[in-house]
Amino acid sequence: VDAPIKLNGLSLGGPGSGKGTQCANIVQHFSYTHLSAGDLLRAEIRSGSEVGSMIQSMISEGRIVPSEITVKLLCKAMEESGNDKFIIDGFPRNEENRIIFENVAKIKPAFVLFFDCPEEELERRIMNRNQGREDDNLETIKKRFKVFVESTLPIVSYYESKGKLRKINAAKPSQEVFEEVKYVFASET
Ligand code: UP5
Ligand code: MG
Repeated sequence: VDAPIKLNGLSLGGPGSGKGTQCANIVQHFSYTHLSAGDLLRAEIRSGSEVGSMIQSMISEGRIVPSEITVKLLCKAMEESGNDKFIIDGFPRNEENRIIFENVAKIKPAFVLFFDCPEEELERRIMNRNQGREDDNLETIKKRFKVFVESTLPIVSYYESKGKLRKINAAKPSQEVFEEVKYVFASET
């Protein structure tokens, strides 16, 4: 088995839990590159590529895009970054994602941040965001949350069973959440 070459942390949590916000804070304080799987997929839609329209229809339904597409985008972004330390945001989202990530991209995370936040607060944050994301409407938010509970929470439990989970109370103000994040990073890096 290949030893992991790169130092990776994952950022997982429900839709609107603050993954992106906290990753932006992380890159200002630590020498990590932030890769958001969702941002990479949205960039692929904007590029007008062949797979873009398929990705778009899946995101607007809150469904998980096939692993090979997301893994390819992540690997390409890792290569292009020139860095060897990554915080990967919003991936893996299901068991298939995780297995392909570990077996094809040969990436095993060193630690997993889990941003824990109640559904009502997630809904409130997303409905206030107003950045024109196609999936930021009440109907799709419900679907995203359901997919999170059914497909992503089992992955969170998996990492917990491996002793890699760093659970963070994400229901607090952003700056307070970041204090917890910094505490985790101080012991991991
Ligand atoms: N905010 C943040 N922190 C706050 C705090 N502590 N207190 C109050 N407000 C706070 O934050 C959301 C909003 O809340 C912002 O307005 C922020 O200012 C505020 P953000 O940091 O954006 O949260 P985040 O967890 O990043 O929310 P996001 O909506 O990005 O999460 P999702 O997981 O839903 O979105 P993502 O982009 O990862 O995925 C979108 C879709 O892409 C998925 O549904 C899926 O269809 C597809 N996808 C895949 O198929 N595969 C993948 O691997 C990844 C995505
Ligand atoms: Mg995000």
